[in-house]
Amino acid sequence: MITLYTWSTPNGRKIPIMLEECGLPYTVVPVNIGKDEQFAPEFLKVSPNNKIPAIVDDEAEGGYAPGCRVGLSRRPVPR
Ligand SMILES: N[C@@H](CCC(=O)N[C@@H](CS)C(=O)NCC(=O)O)C(=O)O
Repeated sequence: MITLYTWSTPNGRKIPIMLEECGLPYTVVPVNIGKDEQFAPEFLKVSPNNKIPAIVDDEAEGGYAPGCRVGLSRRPVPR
């Protein structure tokens, strides 16, 4: 399962668009950067540079913001 940490910003919309286009199932965890939630210790474990969007993919290692699209593009599309 993919967990997407994001907020409603232009960068934050890129990954859900790709997930939808790829047909990959995911759950969303909102990270309100207007309230500095990107600096919460739990989120920094996912995205050490405090940037959204970030994903945790149970089927892949790593996977926070910069590598999201590359990693997702290598995932097989579910049938
Ligand atoms: N290269 C990244 C940039 C991500 C990025 O800049 N995210 C911003 C929001 S659009 C962010 O998390 N800002 C919070 C901060 O820097 O504290 C991408 O394209 O996804």
